[in-house]
Amino acid sequence: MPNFSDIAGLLADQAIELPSWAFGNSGTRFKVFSTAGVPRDAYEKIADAAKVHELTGLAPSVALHIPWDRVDDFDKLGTHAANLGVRLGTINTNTFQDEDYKFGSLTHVDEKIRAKAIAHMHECIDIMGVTGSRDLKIWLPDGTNYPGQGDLRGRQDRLADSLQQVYARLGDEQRLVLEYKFFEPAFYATDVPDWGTSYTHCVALGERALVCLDTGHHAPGTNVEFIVAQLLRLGRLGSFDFNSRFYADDDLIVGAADPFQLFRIMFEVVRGGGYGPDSGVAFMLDQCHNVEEKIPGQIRSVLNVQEMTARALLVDRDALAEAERDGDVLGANEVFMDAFYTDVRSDLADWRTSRGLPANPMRAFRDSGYADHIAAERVGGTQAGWGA
Ligand code: LRH
Ligand code: MN
Ligand code: MN
Repeated sequence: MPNFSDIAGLLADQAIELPSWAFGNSGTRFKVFSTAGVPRDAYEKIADAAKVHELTGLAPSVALHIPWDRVDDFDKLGTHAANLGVRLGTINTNTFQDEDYKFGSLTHVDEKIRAKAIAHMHECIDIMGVTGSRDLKIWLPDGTNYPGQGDLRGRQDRLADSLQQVYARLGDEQRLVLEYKFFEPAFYATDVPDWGTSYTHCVALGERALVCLDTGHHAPGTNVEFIVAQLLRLGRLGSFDFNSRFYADDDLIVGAADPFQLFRIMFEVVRGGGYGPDSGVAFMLDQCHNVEEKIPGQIRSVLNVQEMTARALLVDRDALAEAERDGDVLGANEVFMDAFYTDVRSDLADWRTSRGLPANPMRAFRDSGYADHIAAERVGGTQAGWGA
């Protein structure tokens, strides 16, 4: 098996984008809990995200959600981010909190509402022009709850046409990433339920349309790393929304529920050429911290991704290939598991120290006094929630 020192250099390539909404108050459909010091606007969300990057060196960009993070001057927001050592990343569209979209957005039968949804996405692309963002992320709430409620095929036709209109607005360096989800908020038929549907639309659109894989958006038991391998093979894996799930779209800390799954995913990423600055694959978190502290929740998340990436990089690929060729089932499995069971935590602490980062970012955050500082400072105004 390679040594940690053999892979240490590769870890510098890791960049995990943080979601602005992870720093706001969130909850379930039963209750949204509030936490002291929660940001009141996009500027404060970016300050919190920058703290995560400062302590880990792993999170150089922040994803925005529109309209939650709409500000008067996106150029000023970008400068604010740069001053804090981060940049603005993916722009997420939102067609799931407006009365008009009760029966769909890009698939809507009413042309006026469909045009409104397309106009929203065009506005997001215009914002990307100002923020210098590469990716427009589309996740749709569209779908039906009852058989017969909508014409499944007609909805696909309208979706294809709407996406075409959105795609046409992209600049040469910009990309569209289409996220799928098998259920919720629609329960009978979701219009982009799986990677195959997303892939089909992306291929029809063109090269700069790619699939976004949210790890929480699959049926229990789905082999997610197979999807990763397949999309990389097809050249259409655009981005990840990382999180953990026990039951549904739980949005828990990535690597918390099933670190082995995260390891398997990262192994397929590495093996399939999806790791590294030129891979074209964007790594993002899509999480909410309902009961735990938010900034430490994000720190723990990026550390979990780094830990499983390091272990995935440690797999002895030559020995694995040989065992696979020889039909040595248990030998191959052992090579794989050897890397998974390797504890890299103290090596990663040394790696951080060597880069001028705190050996233990969780403790460094606790000791920094930042949580008390924001709790005292951010009084007044409305604290941001999972939403505006
Ligand atoms: C939908 C989703 C999508 C949204 C985010 C807030 O479940 O994963 O990515 O934009 O949650
Ligand atoms: Mn998501
Ligand atoms: Mn989700």
